[in-house]
Amino acid sequence: MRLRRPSLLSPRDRDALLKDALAELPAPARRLFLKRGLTLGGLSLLTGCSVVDEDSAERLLVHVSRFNDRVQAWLFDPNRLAPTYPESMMTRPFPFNAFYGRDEVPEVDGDDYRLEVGGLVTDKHAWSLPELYALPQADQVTRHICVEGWSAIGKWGGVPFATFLKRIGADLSAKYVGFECADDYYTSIDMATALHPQTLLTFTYDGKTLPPEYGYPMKLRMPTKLGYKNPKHIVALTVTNTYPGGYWEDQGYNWFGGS
Ligand SMILES: Nc1nc2c(c(=O)[nH]1)N[C@H]1C(S)=C(S)[C@@H](COP(=O)(O)O)O[C@H]1N2
Ligand SMILES: [Mo]
Repeated sequence: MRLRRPSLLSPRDRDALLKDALAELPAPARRLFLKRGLTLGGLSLLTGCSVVDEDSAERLLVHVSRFNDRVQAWLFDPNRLAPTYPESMMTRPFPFNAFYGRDEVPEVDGDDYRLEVGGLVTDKHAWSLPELYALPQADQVTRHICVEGWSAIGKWGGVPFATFLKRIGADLSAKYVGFECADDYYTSIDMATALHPQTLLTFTYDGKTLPPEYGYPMKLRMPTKLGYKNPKHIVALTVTNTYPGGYWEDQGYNWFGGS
């Protein structure tokens, strides 16, 4: 048996490899890597291939391109449904998370509350809670995944967001829906996700009015998106073609934030 000596990659080869790998990645992953800095170490982690020589470099590129197809299919299929669970699998108690502690959860007065609606919509009237509760409601048991390393299964109920957007005469060809929250949090989503059948504007948790810590009076629940894309305590939403960004997104988290 003849042992083949690896031809170690020169710094130039490594740069070329990173460039090729970057070109293979789908746009959201590419942006994330550009922001965070793409390294061979990072790519090795992602693909499970370590790069020592030209053969392994080749293998890594094949992996990245396969990863690309899988990621594209997963992220961009507007019909992809997130898994749902039996109620017996709900996580109790459900975790609380925000950019502050539990003692700073905003107090929203439900009687005075109005959801402001703006941007590319024909009906800009602000919605009271009873008006929102009178819309057709649905509920689902899904998994919420937080990038901080936990996930939990919960049951949220509310109006399918597509129904609400149609009700306010939203321009459904607009690019984004932006959200502002009572605690200065903000985020935004793509229209395909806004119209996804599992995207709900929720008012209940486990069959009861959404408790303050989970986002009273409403949380946009999207089981196809990571936790930070799911705004709690929403007070205003805007349909727009101007990129609205987000609280964590503006600090480097991936904007698409698919789960
Ligand atoms: N208004 C508001 N919404 C928010 C946040 C926040 O700090 N403020 N944190 C996000 C993050 S990172 C997560 S994981 C979930 C946590 O929701 P939970 O407290 O119901 O578990 O809310 C998201 N929505
Ligand atoms: Mo999160």
